[in-house]
Amino acid sequence: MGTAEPQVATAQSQLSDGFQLVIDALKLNGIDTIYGLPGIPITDLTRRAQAEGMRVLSFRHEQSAGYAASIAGFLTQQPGICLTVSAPGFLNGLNALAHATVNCFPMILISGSSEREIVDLQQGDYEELDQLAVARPLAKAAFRVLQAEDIGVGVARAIRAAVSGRPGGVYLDLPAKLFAQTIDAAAGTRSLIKVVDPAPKQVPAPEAVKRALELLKGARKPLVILGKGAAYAQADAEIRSLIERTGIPYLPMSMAKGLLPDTHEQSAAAARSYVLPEADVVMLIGARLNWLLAHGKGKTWGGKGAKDWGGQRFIQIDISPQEADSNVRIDAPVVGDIASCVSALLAGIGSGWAKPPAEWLRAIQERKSKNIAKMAETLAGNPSPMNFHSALAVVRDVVKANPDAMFVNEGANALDFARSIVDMYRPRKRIDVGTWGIMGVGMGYCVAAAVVTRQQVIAIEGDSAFGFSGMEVETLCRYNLPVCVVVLNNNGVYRGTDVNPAGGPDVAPTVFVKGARYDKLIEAFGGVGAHATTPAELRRAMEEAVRSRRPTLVNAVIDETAGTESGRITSLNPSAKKK
Ligand code: ADP
Ligand code: TPW
Repeated sequence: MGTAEPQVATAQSQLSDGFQLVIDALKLNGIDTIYGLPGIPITDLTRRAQAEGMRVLSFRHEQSAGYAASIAGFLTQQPGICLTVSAPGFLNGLNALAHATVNCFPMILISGSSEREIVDLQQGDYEELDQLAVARPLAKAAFRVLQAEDIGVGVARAIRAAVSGRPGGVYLDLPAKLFAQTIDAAAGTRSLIKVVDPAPKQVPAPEAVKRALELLKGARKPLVILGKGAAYAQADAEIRSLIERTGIPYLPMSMAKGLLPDTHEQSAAAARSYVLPEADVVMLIGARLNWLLAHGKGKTWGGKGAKDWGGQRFIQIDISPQEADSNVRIDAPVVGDIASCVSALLAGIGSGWAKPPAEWLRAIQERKSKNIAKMAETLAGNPSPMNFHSALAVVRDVVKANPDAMFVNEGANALDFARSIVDMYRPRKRIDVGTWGIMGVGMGYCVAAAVVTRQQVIAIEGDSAFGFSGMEVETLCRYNLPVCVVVLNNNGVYRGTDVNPAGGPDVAPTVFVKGARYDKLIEAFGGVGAHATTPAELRRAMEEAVRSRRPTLVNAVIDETAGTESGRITSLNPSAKKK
C-alpha cells in the first residue's frame, strides 16, 4: 500500500494528454489569456488552463468573448484566443472570427467539436456540426487537429496564419476525443513548436519606394490617410516622423486617431470634406479604399458623379499585395509591413524635403479654424434634455484629462459624434465598430481593453448598441474591471421618436422602453450605477468612476429627437433614397 501510490503518480506523470498539450503549446508561444465560455468538451481545458496560471476570462455569451479576443489581437499583435464549446457556442463565436478577418485583427477561435465519425455520417451527435467547413469561408485559415501529437503543429500554424502578412481570424477545431488522448509526456513536449518570427518583416522593394517618393514630391496638395493598419503596426515614432518631416496634412481613420494627437497642427480631420476632393496625391498608410473612404471616388473625392474618379493619384502602403487597385487605380503601391515601408520612405526623404505649398496648408488651416469654432459653439450649448453634443463635450474633457484611458465606442450617432468630438492623444486608445460598423463589440472590447492595458476604460455606447452585449456588465463586475460605460440613452435604435405607421399597440421597430434605467443593470451585480440628466451630473459620475476605478454604468439621458437615422450614413438606407 505504502509504495503503490507514488508508483501510480510516477506512471501518470510520464503521460501527457490533449488538454495539457493545448495549454503547453499556447504558453510556449507566450499566450497567457483565454477569452471564452466553458461547457462540453472544453470545461476542463478552462479549469486546467487557469490552474496552470493562464488568465481565463469567462463571458456570458461567446460573441463577447470573441470580440474581446479580436481586439486583444489588435492591441498586442499576438492572436487573441477565444475558446468555445461545439456547434451553438462555435457559431456564437463565429461572428467575431469574421469580424477579426474583415478588420485584419489576429485572432484564433478554438472550438471543441463533436465526434468526427458521427458528425461526418450525420448521425445526430450532441451539438453536431461540421464546424471546420462552416468556419473556412469566414476565416483567414482553418485547421483541425485529430491527434495529440499534432497539437503543437496545429497551434503553430494557427499562430502564424493569424499574425503573418495581413492579420486575420483563424479557426482551430479540436474534437472532444483529442483532449483525452494520452501520449508519452516527453514525446508530447518534443512535439510542441515555439514559433520563430511569427510575423516576419516584409521589406518593400526599393523601386516601389522610389516610385512613391517621386509621386509625392510632385504633389501640390498632398494628403496622408492613416488607417487602423498603421495603428496596429506599432510603428508610432516612424509614422510621426514621416508626417512631421514631410509636413503633409493627414487624416486619421477612426481607430488611427491618436497615432499623432488629434490636436496636432497637421491633422486635417476638421477639414475632411475639404481635403478629400481637393488633394492631388494621397498616401494611404494601412487604410483601405472601402466604403469608409467612399471607395476613393465619387463626390466625396470631387468626382462629378457618384462613381466618378476625382483625379487623385494614390500611394498605398499595405502588407497585402492584393489590396492595390481594389477600387481605383493605385499609382504607387508600396507592399510591405508599415514599419519597414515608413522607414524606407524616411530614408529616401533624407533631410532636404520641401514642405507642401503654403497655399494648401493655409487653405486647410482656414477650414479647420472655421469648423472648430463652429463646433465649439455647438458644444458650449446646454440644452435640456442633453443632446449628443452637450454630453460628449463632457466626455471629451474627461478623455483629455485621462489620455491613457482606453476609449470604446459603438452606436450610430453616438459613434459618429464621439469620433469627431472626442480627441485622442495616444496611439491605439480608440477601438470601435470597425470595418463592418458592427454593433455588439462594446462590452467584450471593454473587458479586453482593461485586461490587456490595465488602464481605465471609457465606453460610449448608444442605447441600442449597448443592448447587444449588455449582460456582460456582470463580467465587468465579476473581474472588477476599471470600466466606465456611458449609455447615451435616447430610447431607441438611432432615436426614440418613431411611431407605428399602422397605429397598433406595438411601438415602432426602432423604439425601446422609454426612460429605461440601464444604470440599474450594473447595480444588480454590485457595480456602480449613475443616472445623469445634465452635463454636470455626467461629469461627476465619470470623474468618480475614473477616480474609484470601479465598474460603473452611467445612464445618460439624451433628447430622443437628437441625432439622425443611421447617423452619418443615412444615405445608405435604401428607403431614404426612394422618396
Ligand atoms: P481603416 O478602416 O482604418 O481605414 P482598414 O482596416 O481598411 O483601415 O485597413 C487596414 C489595412 O492595413 C489593411 O489593408 C491591412 O492589410 C493593412 N495592414 C495591417 N497590418 C499591417 C502592417 N503591419 N503593415 C502593413 N499593412 C498592414
Ligand atoms: C450586428 C444596424 C447600426 S447602428 C445601430 C444598429 C442597430 C444602433 C443605433 O442606435 P444606438 O445609437 O446604438 O442607440 P444612437 O447613438 O444613434 O442612438 N446589427 C448589427 N450591426 C449593425 N450595425 C446593426 C444591426 C445598426
